[in-house]
Amino acid sequence: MSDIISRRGFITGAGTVLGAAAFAAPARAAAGPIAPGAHVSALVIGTGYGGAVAALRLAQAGVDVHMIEMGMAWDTPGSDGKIFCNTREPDYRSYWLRTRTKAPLNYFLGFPIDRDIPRHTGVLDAEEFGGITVYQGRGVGGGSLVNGGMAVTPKRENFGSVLPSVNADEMYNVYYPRANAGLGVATIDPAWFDTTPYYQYGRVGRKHAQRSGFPFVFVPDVYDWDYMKQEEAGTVTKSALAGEILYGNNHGKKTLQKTYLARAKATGRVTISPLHKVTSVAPASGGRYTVTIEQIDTTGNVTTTKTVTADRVFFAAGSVGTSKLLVRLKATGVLPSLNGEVGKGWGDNGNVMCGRANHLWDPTGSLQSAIPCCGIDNWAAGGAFAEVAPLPTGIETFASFYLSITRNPNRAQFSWNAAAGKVELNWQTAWKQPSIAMAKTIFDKINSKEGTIYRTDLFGVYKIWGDHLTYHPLGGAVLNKATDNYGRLHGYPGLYVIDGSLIPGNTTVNPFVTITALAERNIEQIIATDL
Ligand code: FAE
Repeated sequence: MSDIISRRGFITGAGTVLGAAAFAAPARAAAGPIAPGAHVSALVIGTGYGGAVAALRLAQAGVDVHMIEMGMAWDTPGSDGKIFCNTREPDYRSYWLRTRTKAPLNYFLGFPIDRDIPRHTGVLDAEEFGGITVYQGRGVGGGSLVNGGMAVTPKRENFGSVLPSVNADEMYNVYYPRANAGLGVATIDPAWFDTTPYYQYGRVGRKHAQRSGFPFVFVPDVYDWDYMKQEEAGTVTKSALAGEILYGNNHGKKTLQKTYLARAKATGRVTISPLHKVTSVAPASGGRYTVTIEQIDTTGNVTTTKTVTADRVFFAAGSVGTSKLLVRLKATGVLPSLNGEVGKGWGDNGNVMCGRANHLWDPTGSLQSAIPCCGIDNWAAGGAFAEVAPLPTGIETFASFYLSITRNPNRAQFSWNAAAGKVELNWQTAWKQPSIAMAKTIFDKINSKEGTIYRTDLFGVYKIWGDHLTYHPLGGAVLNKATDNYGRLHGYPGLYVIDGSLIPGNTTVNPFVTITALAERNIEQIIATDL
């Protein structure tokens, strides 16, 4: 048995931080994976941004927390001495339960680059729905393990479209600053950007943007910029400068493992069970919930099924994970009182990718930092914010590569397909057309000014647009619709949503700072009023 606080104690003792701490003092979170039959005060599903914020703040308020994570711990090196594999050499650690890689950029010079790999609980999931492949991080740290670390606060004037029911003053005065501090966000030293060969591709991106009259911006990141300078100097092991990114960074990136989760664990109140997947959350007696959890091995086989009880359950399985759970549990009668908004309002953050072919006198460099640091902001005029992205192949490609975030208006819905026994998403590939049109407001103009053309060899044989994927799934349990204005699920006291599924489909920029800030806002309210 772990983390034992009685439900009454949880509620009465937690009226103040001190009260909760005093009450919970004798019971400490036991090490090791969750035991069958355990009772936990707060169970958090998933260890990404929302889950990490919830765990830290609950623990600081004196509540014992157990986090359930379907991916691996990512704390043990392989036989090559590295925890994560390189983007250029994907191995068994790269993909979540696939026998062949599914690289977002799946062609090079018109040739497919995917390769066979052993089936393993790797770090990057390329989850396929009918019209879109949704990339997600798997493991302790969620998306922070695989993402580019771009840590962007939306412009104040755009916030009304991001989270219409949330007080913007509070977010910009309190919760965005809190999130940025907690995540360790910083911006590249502009003088170093101007001189290092590793950001030649960024400087080419800047030159082309500015010559066409577009605002060029530096974009903050959670990568340790001092570490990156030392990588260039050769005094530390290279990570970003050795092409590490998509399948994890072995050094330099401040993932959640190094920030929120490290602080959460240091409280002594937070336990994590990796390779454990929540499959059901059902009402139990006394206002508790019965949580069913499958323990899996590294080939994905279920080794044990456990049931535990929890006073409170925080859904932080990410936009797709949380939506899939809630839609299935509602449709199959386990949580029938969830409202009709569950599963709705899902968007792709308008993601679309493309490359441009530069002239031979305009190389982007064979040395490229895998961490992006700059972008082109044409949101107000054209509905697109384009990240100048690396193409760290190790050779000169003469390509400028971009991931655009666009104001795509389309929203999809998750629904339960009883015959197939799975949750489906009705997104259609054609729904990316508005994103392409918005991205073209930037790149058509740059191509015309520079006398250049689009690359056609990165996403297929003569295919310009990477319109088959998203890195930024958002929505499915939208704030103030599927939940109240703080993430409490309607119909079930003690059930909360606290991840990207709360955000209705678009953040105008890269999303994790907003997910973190919203989680900070919501958990503060929940601790103050519900505990
Ligand atoms: P997330 O971080 O996805 O965490 C959910 C966790 O729950 C995962 O660890 C799952 O394994 C786990 N889980 C799911 N289902 C279950 C279950 N049933 N039982 C137990 N565990 C479960 O959610 N965003 C930026 O802002 N800047 C970037 O530069 C950026 N680059 C990206 C690059 C890539 C390749 C990708 C894939 C994403 C990128 N993102 C970026 C998106 C960002 O990582 C994402 O929005 C957040 O990670 C979402 O945070 P959540 O807390 O919602």
